[in-house]
Amino acid sequence: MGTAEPQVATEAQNPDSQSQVTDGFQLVIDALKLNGLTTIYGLPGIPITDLTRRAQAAGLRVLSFRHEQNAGYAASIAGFLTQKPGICLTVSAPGFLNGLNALAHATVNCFPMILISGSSEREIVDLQQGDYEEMDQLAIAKPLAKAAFRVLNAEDIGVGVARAIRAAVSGRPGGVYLDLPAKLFAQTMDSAVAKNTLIKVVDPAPRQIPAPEAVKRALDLLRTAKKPLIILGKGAAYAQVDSEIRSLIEGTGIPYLPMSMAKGLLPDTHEQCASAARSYVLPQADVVMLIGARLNWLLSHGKGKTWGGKSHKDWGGQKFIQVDISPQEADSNVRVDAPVVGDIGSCVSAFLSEIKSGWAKPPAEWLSAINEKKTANVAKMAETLAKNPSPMNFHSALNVVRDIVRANPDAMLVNEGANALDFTRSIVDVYKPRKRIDVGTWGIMGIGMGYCIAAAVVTKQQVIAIEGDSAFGFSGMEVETLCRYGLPVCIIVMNNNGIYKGTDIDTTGGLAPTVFVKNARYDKLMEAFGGVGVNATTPAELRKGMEEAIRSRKPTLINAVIDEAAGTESGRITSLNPSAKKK
Ligand SMILES: Cc1ncc(C[n+]2csc(CCOP(=O)(O)OP(=O)(O)O)c2C)c(N)n1
Ligand SMILES: [Mg+2]
Repeated sequence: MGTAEPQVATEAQNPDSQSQVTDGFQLVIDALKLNGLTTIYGLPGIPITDLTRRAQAAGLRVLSFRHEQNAGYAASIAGFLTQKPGICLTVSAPGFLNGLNALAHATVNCFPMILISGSSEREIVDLQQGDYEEMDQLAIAKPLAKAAFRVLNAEDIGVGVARAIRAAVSGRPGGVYLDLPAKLFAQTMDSAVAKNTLIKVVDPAPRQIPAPEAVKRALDLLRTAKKPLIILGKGAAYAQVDSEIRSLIEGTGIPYLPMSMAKGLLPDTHEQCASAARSYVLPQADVVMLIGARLNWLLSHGKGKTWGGKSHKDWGGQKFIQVDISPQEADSNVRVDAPVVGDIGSCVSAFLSEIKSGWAKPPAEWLSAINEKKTANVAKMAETLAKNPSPMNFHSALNVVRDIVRANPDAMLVNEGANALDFTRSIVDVYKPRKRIDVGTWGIMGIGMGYCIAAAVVTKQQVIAIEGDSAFGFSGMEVETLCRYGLPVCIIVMNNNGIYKGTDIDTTGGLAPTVFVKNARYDKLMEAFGGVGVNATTPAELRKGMEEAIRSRKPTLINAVIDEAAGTESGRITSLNPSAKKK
């Protein structure tokens, strides 16, 4: 590169006092800023404490968390919501490992994120001489990240950040690790020379136009369908081509199912939404177009009884069209007859220009059969929701949440738990794109408070979090963070005294592994930090608490007392639980 040898800063060369000299700290900040990355989700300590201070002084928004995992989840969902990599900043070894879970989560969920961790001195780490927080972080991050880089010299910070950004957002997005050893930060460089090493990334996520023959093959197949179905995945939500997707759905008249984070791409109340007839449409459909949705466990791998197969490995006989940015996705589980590889926006636009010359709506029998199922299921659900048992159950509590979300369609909905997750997904309608964020591909517990913080900061909207009491515990300490930054987050802890339910008994006389302290008051946790705590034992109390939280925009935690016998083991996925089969 022909730049000066990096030097270590000394007192005499204090970068703050000599305007012509810059240092590694400043270059990291400049590189992020140059690329519009202005929010850092992190937790200070050696060697990045000054980086957090100086980033804040330089105008970046630095959100300081109580645990790196939560900062990491925040960064990951910020990436999903903004299409820019969310930045998580941690200290070395233990801080890095705490952030790593979120990095892996970002990669698995295809969220763009960069985990930046300080690390110890390379020479000592490589000779394993026992440095402070010694760990070969790059090697550990690699298998869990889409890409991983280390920067040793200040002159390479610009390239390192640029490569991290491109890797995170191009093609199928994912988590990227950027290793910054302690020594890097204090290295100084001539400011003018340093400035020239920075890179503003041009077109970080280039469009990928699908091949015309692939588009034609897909539409030819879709035209043959008697019972077509479209499945929208979170990739379709990520793409931010909401009106095009709506035009495709409405232009073809094909019924659709949204995966959980694609809910609201079109309002869940849309007449073509088949969610209320899911168990009917999956086995019945003959041609299924997947848009940004993978045939993983969440869709029963595209086979088995869910799809009308005789046993759990049998194909149901559907033909699949798969629209995905990754050419490797097709045939992952079952045969895909028409793969369409490209970015979702370009693919949907290509479909739209082909169908504008005319498209025959699906056969009326298919549509009316679905409608019949929907009507019956919706009526059955309405009956259940109208009940007012004491203590509350998931339905009577979520009936309130459903009303409040309907009245506040711009609010962000965060959701985790088992029963608390499954019931919310099916009961609470979502009306706008990217409003529902949840446990994602892994069904991971712990995303809750990190997601709430990022959602509030990124969207500035009210956030409503529906949390199982177990799920909440994974990130509960971040209520202090919520209070510190004064974020408009209303957490509802669906408190059924345990994991799945609170009624398990240990026959040997100990405590069952799934139960918690009875009648715990999670609302007091919020009060401890100056937020609003509410204990709600009835739907009316819950409603009042939620309405007040939304009106005041104060951090609020409502302890919703739910019948401890109300849940089922593992919620809807009991069948995946090996011990449950034995029972
Ligand atoms: C990181 C992580 N650890 C453990 C689990 C296993 N797990 C699935 S759901 C769940 C908690 C369910 O209890 P709760 O959040 O109270 O929801 P409920 O069913 O009681 O409404 C747990 C521990 C997981 N999914 N992720
Ligand atoms: Mg629970």
